Amino acid sequence: MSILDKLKQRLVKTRENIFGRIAGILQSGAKIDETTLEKIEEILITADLGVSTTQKIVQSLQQRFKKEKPEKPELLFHMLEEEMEKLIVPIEGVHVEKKMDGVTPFVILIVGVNGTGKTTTIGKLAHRYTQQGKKILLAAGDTFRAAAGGQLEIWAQRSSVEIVRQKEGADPAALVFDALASAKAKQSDVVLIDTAGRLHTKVNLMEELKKIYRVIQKQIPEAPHETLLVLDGTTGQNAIQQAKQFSQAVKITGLVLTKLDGTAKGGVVLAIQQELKIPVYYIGIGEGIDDLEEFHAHDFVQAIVE
Ligand SMILES: Nc1nc2c(ncn2[C@@H]2O[C@H](COP(=O)(O)OP(=O)(O)O)[C@@H](O)[C@H]2O)c(=O)[nH]1
Ligand SMILES: [Mg+2]
Repeated sequence: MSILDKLKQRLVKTRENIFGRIAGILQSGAKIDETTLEKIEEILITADLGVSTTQKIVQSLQQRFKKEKPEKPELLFHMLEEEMEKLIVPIEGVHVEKKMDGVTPFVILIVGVNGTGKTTTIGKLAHRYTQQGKKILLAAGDTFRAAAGGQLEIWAQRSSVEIVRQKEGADPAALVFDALASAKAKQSDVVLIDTAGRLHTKVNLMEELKKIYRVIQKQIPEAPHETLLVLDGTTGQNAIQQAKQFSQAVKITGLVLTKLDGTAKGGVVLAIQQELKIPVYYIGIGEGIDDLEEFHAHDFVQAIVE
């Protein structure tokens, strides 16, 4: 199955919510006019594209309607696709995997609220990078929850990669320090650092992240090479709030949007990238080891509006 077909299949709820509903209003043979635009606006908002992103899209469509006078639904979908892409493509930048070449160990710090899918994403990334021939080391930096280290250990076994783990309650910064020393000694290509998403207070969590960040820099001055924030795609605008909070503690360089298979509001990817101006590198589209895809605006938009 091609990537696009898989995306279409996994994003089916969002696809039905956007493509399906717009196709529905056009099916009646109704003229494409201002009323169509109003309906599209409403559909995009319910698909969680957010008010400001939706407005930008609708305004561009309005201008194009005047000039191009689309009469066929295909033309309208094509315009919609183009306008969505125009908004998200400029933020894409260079993909994380292109930056890894020649940098060892390439250190990726993974942060996010509890339950968003950090550990699962690390498991999927370990698999992905292993298949690319890279040597991976996982650092089980979530020492707060008893089960967290064990969960990461299972993912490590699935891809036969190394893991540095300590008992519950251990100092995560010290663990990360050891993990990086080990990665240097063993010449690992990529280090993926898991972190806790919940501590006794939010202040504690942010302070701990800052400390981990400093320790990483102490071991490898130019690291972490990437700090990825994992956001649960089903939480909508809440995710934007989370991003703002984490950004105050550490510099977020990329996003991972998970659980897009379980929501009709996948348009949130566009809203988040737009609003935060941080590239989305990956999307999670299932719980399995292969259910992570690189995010590319063109494919994504095609999957939800074509
Ligand atoms: N359907 C679906 N479930 C996911 C995805 N990513 C993670 N999950 C599930 O979300 C739950 C929390 O994931 P976990 O990795 O433990 O989150 P963490 O607390 O951030 O480490 C688990 O049940 C995962 O299987 C995804 O892309 N799709
Ligand atoms: Mg976890």
